[in-house]
Amino acid sequence: MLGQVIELIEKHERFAITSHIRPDGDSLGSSLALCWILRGLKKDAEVIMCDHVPLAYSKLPGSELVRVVPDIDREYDAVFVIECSDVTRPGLPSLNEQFVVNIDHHSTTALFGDLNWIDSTAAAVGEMIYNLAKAIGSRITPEIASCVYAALLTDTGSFHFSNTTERTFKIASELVKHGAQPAKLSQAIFYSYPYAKILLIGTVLSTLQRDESGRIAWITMTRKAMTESGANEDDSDGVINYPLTVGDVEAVAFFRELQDSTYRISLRSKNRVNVARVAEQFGGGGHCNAAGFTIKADYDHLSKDVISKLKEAVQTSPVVNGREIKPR
Ligand SMILES: [Mn+2]
Repeated sequence: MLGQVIELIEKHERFAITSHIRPDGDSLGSSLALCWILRGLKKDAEVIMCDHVPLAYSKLPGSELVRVVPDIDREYDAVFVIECSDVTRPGLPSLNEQFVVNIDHHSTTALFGDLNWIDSTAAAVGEMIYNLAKAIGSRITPEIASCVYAALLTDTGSFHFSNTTERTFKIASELVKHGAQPAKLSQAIFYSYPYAKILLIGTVLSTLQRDESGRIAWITMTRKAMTESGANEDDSDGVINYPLTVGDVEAVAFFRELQDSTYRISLRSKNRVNVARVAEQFGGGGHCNAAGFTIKADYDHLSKDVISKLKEAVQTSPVVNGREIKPR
């Protein structure tokens, strides 16, 4: 599949790169890195998104070049779609009329592209983009290295998650050699929060509850909590990791109220507790330890339902005497 992607790039000139709504570190880092690679090859390339670049990623090289658009408004030979579960995820209605290259590391992704390059062994799409850069013979510039590093850093939870492997550190090491600055990137991503975010975290954490086993915890963010703290939805990103820092907690649900009884639910877990399977039961998807879905539902029913599915996931997870049965 990588071979076909390289052939497509070599034969064509005009490209766009896009990713899902509310882009994160992997979607932006990967999109920007691919844009730098294509421009380095003297191709006409740009990143288009339907949402703005969140503050945390505003210092990534090229982030100011991201064009925020409501739909595809130029002609391209192909559009690269980074880590999207389906063709509607970027929120660009006429994307399905384009030649689409679907690049993803989620095994749950639909094969919606004209070309589909899926590698579920990659810790982040950034790792795939880095492989592409090397395979196509790009010089790894500090811009490419920084963007790929940001993708790896965020998708591995700062190298905390189980997708962090020997290969991750090897790539990270190469990226630093090519000009990525770990402390500078971490400061931009994790130590540049707006004050309102911390106020919001306080309010959301005050909703913390856990089940009788103490292994499942959940938090909720209402619209009211968000507006009263002066925060926006991006500011609630990362809050879900706090309940997971409790030693006994193995799975966490974060209920975010959007509007009209619609909720975005994020799920996180430790070890082999598979929350992707839980998200799939509600029409979503993701990875073993990080997944999510959006649903229109009554909060009381929804939360009961999600928590009971999480209990099943925790009880059936393949852990014996605290040790995983089979490593990935
Ligand atoms: Mn990713």
